[in-house]
Amino acid sequence: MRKPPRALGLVLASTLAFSLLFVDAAMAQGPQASIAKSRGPNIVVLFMDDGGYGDLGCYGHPTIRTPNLDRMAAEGMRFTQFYSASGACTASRYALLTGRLPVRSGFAWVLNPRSKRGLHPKEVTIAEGLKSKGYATAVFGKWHLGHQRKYLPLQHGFDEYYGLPYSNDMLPPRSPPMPLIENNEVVKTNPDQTLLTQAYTEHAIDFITRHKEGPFFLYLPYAMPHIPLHPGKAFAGRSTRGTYGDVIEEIDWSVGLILDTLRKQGLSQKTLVLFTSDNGPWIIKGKRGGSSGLLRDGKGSTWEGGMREPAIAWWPGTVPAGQVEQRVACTIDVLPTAFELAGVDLPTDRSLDGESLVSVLRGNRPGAAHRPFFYYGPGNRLHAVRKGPWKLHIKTSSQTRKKYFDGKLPLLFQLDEDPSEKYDLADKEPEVVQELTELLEQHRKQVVAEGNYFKPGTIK
Ligand SMILES: [Ca+2]
Repeated sequence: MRKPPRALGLVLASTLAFSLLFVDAAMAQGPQASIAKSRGPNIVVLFMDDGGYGDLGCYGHPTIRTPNLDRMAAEGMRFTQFYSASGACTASRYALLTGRLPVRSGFAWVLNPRSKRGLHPKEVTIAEGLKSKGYATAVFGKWHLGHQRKYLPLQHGFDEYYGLPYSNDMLPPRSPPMPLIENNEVVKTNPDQTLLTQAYTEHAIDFITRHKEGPFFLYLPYAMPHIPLHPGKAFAGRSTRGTYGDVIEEIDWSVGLILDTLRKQGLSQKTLVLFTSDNGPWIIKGKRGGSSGLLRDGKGSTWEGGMREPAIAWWPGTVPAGQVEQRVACTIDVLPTAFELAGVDLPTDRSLDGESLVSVLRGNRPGAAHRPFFYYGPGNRLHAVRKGPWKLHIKTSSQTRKKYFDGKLPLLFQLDEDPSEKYDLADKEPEVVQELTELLEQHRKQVVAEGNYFKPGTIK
């Protein structure tokens, strides 16, 4: 067996030391005391790449068939105001795994095969936290948080990895041969992408089956519907929506198999599953891209279509069946939620931007309003804030190059009444504009003062 690299060795050593301490403490309390494993639920995150708000049957798509996701929504909670923390792949994944806004990462919005940085070793990921409570952890799919060995998933709390280190369009001749990685090793280059969704699904089912005694954390970031679209052979040419529909319908099949595996293993009441997308649809690609439904714009923008996503939470017996949830939630909330469920303390030496959704997931209502949500655009620049129903844009951009509202700024929308961002109220509501402008400035100051792990301010 290969000797583990130094960084991994350190992680293993610290995990072992932590486990020994925990076992010691448990034994001191007598034989009945709990051992290192958490009693929290298994946690599964299924993450599309570039799926839009309007792309699922249960979100109103007229021709894409998603019976498994529709059933998941009928048995669980379907969010109507759930956000990804960024309109782009890398920044969005950073936020999901750390509970922190993308601006805190210290690296680019989208990493490419020449990028030098990745997820800093000092970041605490969902996987690291859950692993400290005895969770088995795996990621099968697109990583996109640094392709050098020190940034790969095994150095960030995951026991197992299989997938592409970045987007499926970063291919020769513009890029080096596309690596398919298993744990820390390249096992193939330029893999047949028509096999990817099936391969990730098979890995997921095998992992669940091997760890059915639990607890486990499974993260499955699909390679698609990011372009190029490569549906599996069994799905190609089937959807009336064309190739894009084929790809979504294959993802729906994958979700169905994973939920069926959980049911067959008797794990449905012990497992929280969240399905969502990393950012909005790639609308400049025409019909090869998806749909943001009634929302404005898509991927790469801080308009609602760039960041508001379909999101379904499923945990029979805990998450109420058939609930449509209008409260604001975000991918940065997944880490605090997972940590609360597993009994992991939140890190206190850095800003965490998310908040736990446990109360929302249990169907408790009415709950407190979500804290303000900040929208970061290209280059991780601050573009907008949402507080309650109000959203203030101080900067906008669009891959379509459209100048909505003739480029006027700031723009103010009341999203509960105007989800499509059609009716600018900035001139009618100066007090709201003022309040949100101050909120943005306070936030900006805090972010600058704290810095990040590559360029520390107050953060150490
Ligand atoms: Ca994406």
